[in-house]
Amino acid sequence: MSSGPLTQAPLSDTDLHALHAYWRAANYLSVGQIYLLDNPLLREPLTLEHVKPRLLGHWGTTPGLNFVYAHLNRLIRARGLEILYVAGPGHGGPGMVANTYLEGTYSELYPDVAQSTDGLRRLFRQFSFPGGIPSHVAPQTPGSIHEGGELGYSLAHAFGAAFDNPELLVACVIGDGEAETGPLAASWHSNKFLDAARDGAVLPILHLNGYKIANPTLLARIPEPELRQLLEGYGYAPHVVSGDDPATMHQLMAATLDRVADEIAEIQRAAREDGVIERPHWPMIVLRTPKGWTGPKEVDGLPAEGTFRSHQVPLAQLSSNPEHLAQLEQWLRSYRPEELFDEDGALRSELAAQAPLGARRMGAIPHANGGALTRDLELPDFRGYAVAAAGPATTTSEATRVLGRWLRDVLVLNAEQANFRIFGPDETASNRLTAVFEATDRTWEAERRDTDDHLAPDGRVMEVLSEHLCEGWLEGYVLTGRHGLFNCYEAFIHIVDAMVNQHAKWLKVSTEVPWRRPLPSLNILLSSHVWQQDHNGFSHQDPGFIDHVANKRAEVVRVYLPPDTNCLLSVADHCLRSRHYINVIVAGKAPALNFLDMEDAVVHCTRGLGIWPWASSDAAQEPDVVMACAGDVATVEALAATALLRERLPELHVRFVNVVDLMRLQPETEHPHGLSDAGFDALFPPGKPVIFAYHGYPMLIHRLTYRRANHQEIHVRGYKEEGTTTTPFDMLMLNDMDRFHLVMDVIDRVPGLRAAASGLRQEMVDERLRHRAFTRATGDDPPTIREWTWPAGNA
Ligand SMILES: Cc1ncc(C[n+]2csc(CCOP(=O)(O)OP(=O)(O)O)c2C)c(N)n1
Ligand SMILES: [Mg+2]
Repeated sequence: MSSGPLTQAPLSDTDLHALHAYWRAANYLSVGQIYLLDNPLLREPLTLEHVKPRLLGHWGTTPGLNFVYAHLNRLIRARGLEILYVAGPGHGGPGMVANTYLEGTYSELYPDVAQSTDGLRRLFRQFSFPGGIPSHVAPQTPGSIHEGGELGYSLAHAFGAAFDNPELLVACVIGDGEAETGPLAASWHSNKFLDAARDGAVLPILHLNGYKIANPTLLARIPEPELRQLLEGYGYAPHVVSGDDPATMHQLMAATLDRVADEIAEIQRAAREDGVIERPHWPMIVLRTPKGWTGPKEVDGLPAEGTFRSHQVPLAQLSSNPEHLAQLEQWLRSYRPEELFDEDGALRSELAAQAPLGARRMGAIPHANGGALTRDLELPDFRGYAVAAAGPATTTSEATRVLGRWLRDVLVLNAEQANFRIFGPDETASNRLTAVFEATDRTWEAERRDTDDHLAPDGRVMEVLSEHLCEGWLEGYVLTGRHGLFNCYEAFIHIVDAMVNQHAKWLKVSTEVPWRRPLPSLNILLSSHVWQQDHNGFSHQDPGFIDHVANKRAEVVRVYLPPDTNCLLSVADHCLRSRHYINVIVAGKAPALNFLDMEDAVVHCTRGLGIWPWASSDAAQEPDVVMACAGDVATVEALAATALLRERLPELHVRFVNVVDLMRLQPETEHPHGLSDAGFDALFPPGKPVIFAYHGYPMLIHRLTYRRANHQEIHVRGYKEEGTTTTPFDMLMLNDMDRFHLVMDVIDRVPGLRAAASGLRQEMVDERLRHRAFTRATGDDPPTIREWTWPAGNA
């Protein structure tokens, strides 16, 4: 690595002066946004009428974010770099808005916020104001892929953005408070998954302003050598930029960024030209500045600058305390706005020249509007991977294993355009997607041994035992316009509930921002699900992620429960083509019955739900009872119960309905996939009992259908938090979702059957006891269960 001694003062006096003035301008605009309604250039004395009635925003982090922005501008101009800025402390929204305004991108996207006195007034007024813009670096903010509202995900997003973007440098400011979170702590390890030859670079900038909301931060209060060792231990080469004197700090930051850029360029040159494959020690910056730098030093006799007290609004009692108003005016005037903006309120031209041009401006970088860069995936025809399902429910296949073959070919077909990756916490093989390793490897930049299985620096399967990292990388990858799939054990996807929330919020809001283009969907495949935990037990049994996702805005979430392999192929193809959704697919990996041939599967999945005529007594007739199901295992049980009913109660008309697309159950007013009431009533006729075997927690089906005419008659079986390490059928019995219990449910619910079929009901009770005893005696389910197929005569 060629890193000579730091040039102590790379900035000429003129450059230093201009850089400092640019920073002052950004700081001025940031304070202005937090406080001012009017008098944007302080051309008259400040009065209470000029100030917002509610003071909302975060000053403390902002001068540091502005400092970094101004210096990155210089670096971009000097070297023609393409830099994406990720602001971990996204509560510093005013800073990112200020900078994109100064560089011109803001006014291009929002012409009413022009480079004029009137534009400045609007810029200030709209911030954290009803009908205006949010306080964070939200989707409305140009150049942002990261809101930073919920802290912890900045570095994972940054790496996700850098993968497969060899020319991109992602500068990621990490709050020192944010660095205390679990996801951020794991994110440092992303450097073991970044290929210097193939991927772009990430420059972490740990913003050590020393404080959070009310506390100091850990990393600011350990001795610097210990901090260095920590970061070196994560594999980085840290450079410290520390101080509070602006002139000294400008020189130091400029010199450090020059050096860091040299180091990154050399790492990339060595990897790309010399084929060096040793894991590089990427540079990073530790930026130690006072929190609320350049803000009020003291407020009400207590120190503000350089303490947690400057986190939000350091002067908050403007209306009741004239001293605060005077201090605010003094603070604003300390940036000397008259030197920064001309008569008309535009940034002076010598300062405007500090910003990069065109798409090199960080607010205009195309990667931050990933949808505009998205190329469709080339998808192999999934029909070619179909399993033969002749005679429904008689042959078996492993759904995810077959899907793996299709995904393998997705990887092959898109190898050149390098825009598809698979993410997972060490479970790609366990989830039986193993065929993908015929096309690629697992990404791995750390040591490799001969005994390892499919590890390579340029693999496209990203496995790390951190669901946070898998989710964060994938989010960064799709936010910058590429495609991916996250495969995860069903129970442990809950670890990223909160991250998925935030992504859903981003998707929802960005649909309302006219210049943002739809993104590739975030695809989550849940396998090794609640009903298939042979090796594990209760800890691995939790189907509740679906409930969580169902709370999100209907426009952005889709949940699919393909009953068999061919349906999974059809659903997966649909998801990888879709845009701007969070698609959740739940599919088993164990050998399971095939119900539909491919032609039927495509129709069924496109419809989203429907009657299976071959399983129903007589599809043309009005049913006495509807046997409904959603989920692969639930479908087998419902089908086995239906077979029993048809054999034992041949007069009973059973209609069999399978649901693939869970959101179809909602009314059309609630979800774009919702079924009309007429459509719903046609499947589930009012007054006719519905016994619904559902993969997850029963309450969700009630939630989704409560507005339906027939809701009173919908009786749901599902997982009711009974679990342990036991046989698959015992799991079903523990939760009353086994075929025998479903038959009992039908007898209990269909008028007249209780008396007429009491003998059969007792048999069902006895069957449960017998099967329970069998598992206890042998340790397995009886072959009649394990090898059950649909009785030939029925089809
Ligand atoms: C996960 C999460 N927990 C708590 C909060 C509430 N919160 C907002 S800002 C903040 C302090 C952040 O400190 P730091 O990361 O150091 O940022 P800075 O000092 O630059 O403002 C906290 C705790 C949050 N936004 N996200
Ligand atoms: Mg901090």
